[in-house]
Amino acid sequence: MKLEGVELRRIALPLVTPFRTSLGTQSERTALVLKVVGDEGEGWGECVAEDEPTYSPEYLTGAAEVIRGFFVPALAGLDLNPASVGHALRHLRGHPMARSAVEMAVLDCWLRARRTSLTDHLGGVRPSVRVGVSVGIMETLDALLETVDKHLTAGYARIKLKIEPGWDLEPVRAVRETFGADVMLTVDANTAYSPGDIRHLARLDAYGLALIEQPFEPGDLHAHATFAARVDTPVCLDESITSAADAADAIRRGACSIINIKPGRVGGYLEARRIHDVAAAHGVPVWCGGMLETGLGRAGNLALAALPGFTLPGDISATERYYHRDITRPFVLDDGTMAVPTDPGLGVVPEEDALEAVTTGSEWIPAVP
Ligand code: OSB
Ligand code: MG
Repeated sequence: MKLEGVELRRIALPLVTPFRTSLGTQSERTALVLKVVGDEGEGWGECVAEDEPTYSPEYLTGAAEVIRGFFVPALAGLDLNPASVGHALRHLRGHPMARSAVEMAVLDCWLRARRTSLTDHLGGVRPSVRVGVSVGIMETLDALLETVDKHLTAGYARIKLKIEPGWDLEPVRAVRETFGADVMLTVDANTAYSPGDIRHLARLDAYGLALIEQPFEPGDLHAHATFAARVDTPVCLDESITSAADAADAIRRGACSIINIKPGRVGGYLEARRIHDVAAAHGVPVWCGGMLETGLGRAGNLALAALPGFTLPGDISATERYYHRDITRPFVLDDGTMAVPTDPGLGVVPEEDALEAVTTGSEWIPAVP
């Protein structure tokens, strides 16, 4: 497949409720939506970088810049397929979210032309996947309990609570006491703690959590390993893992016993699969994280989460948990699971009027080297 160009849009989707983490509060999801146009058809991708470089060093305007200035030119004139797209971008360092968006759109286009679904291409083995919901930091415990109650009633298979210093033991205890021992419960600190907090965080062992996600700085594997040696609760890494090599290193150093895999964070679905394979070889369970994706990323993440090593419920919630109107058809929860799309490529496309309504800027990038 030869690339003709990329339509790059910036979108802003209002969230149903503001989402607060230790990194800040979001009330709308801005993202980039890419449409690659090639001689074999079209394909769609999404860039999950946020407005500001808080979760990771990437930010949306920078991602647009690197796609326009480097990634699209690097693909011009080549015969693109799943192997060659990664190879063509290999000499360019970093920018995994921008890279992932480009790879995703090329993969979608290539797979559509071959009438193959992304999940079949990646090696998915399940028609549906168990999913959970990520619950933000709230003003009050009452508001938190009400929100968790709503999600459990809806049938979610796991509840993840965002924590930070001052919002950790109490909310976890309240949720555990109110909803009982059978609820699969996890916490995510988004790097809000320092090694001096290890003794405090170890008190979370009292609440039977399925995992504690990313308490410390991304680069501090030593702190995570020290913590992991000290607590019974499994330690899971998110921000620290940006490649399969990182995953192997973190596992070898005892810094985690579970990995959250986000395609955007690791540079695409193909690297995500490599992390899955490395983790599986070490007997480390993985689950699919989320970045408040639109329906495009949600479709791709469901395809990925169907791989055999994804044994824990993912942060892939129903559309209504995020958006009143998404750019694709809505995804719905069915008895704690979501169906993996089976149509070619991602299996979904943006609905033109919905995409138009949320577009805040658009450009055409011709594929010239
Ligand atoms: O750390 O998992 C995270 C959202 C934005 C940035 C980081 C994270 C998250 C979430 C939301 O937890 C997961 C979702 O998409 O539902
Ligand atoms: Mg996380």
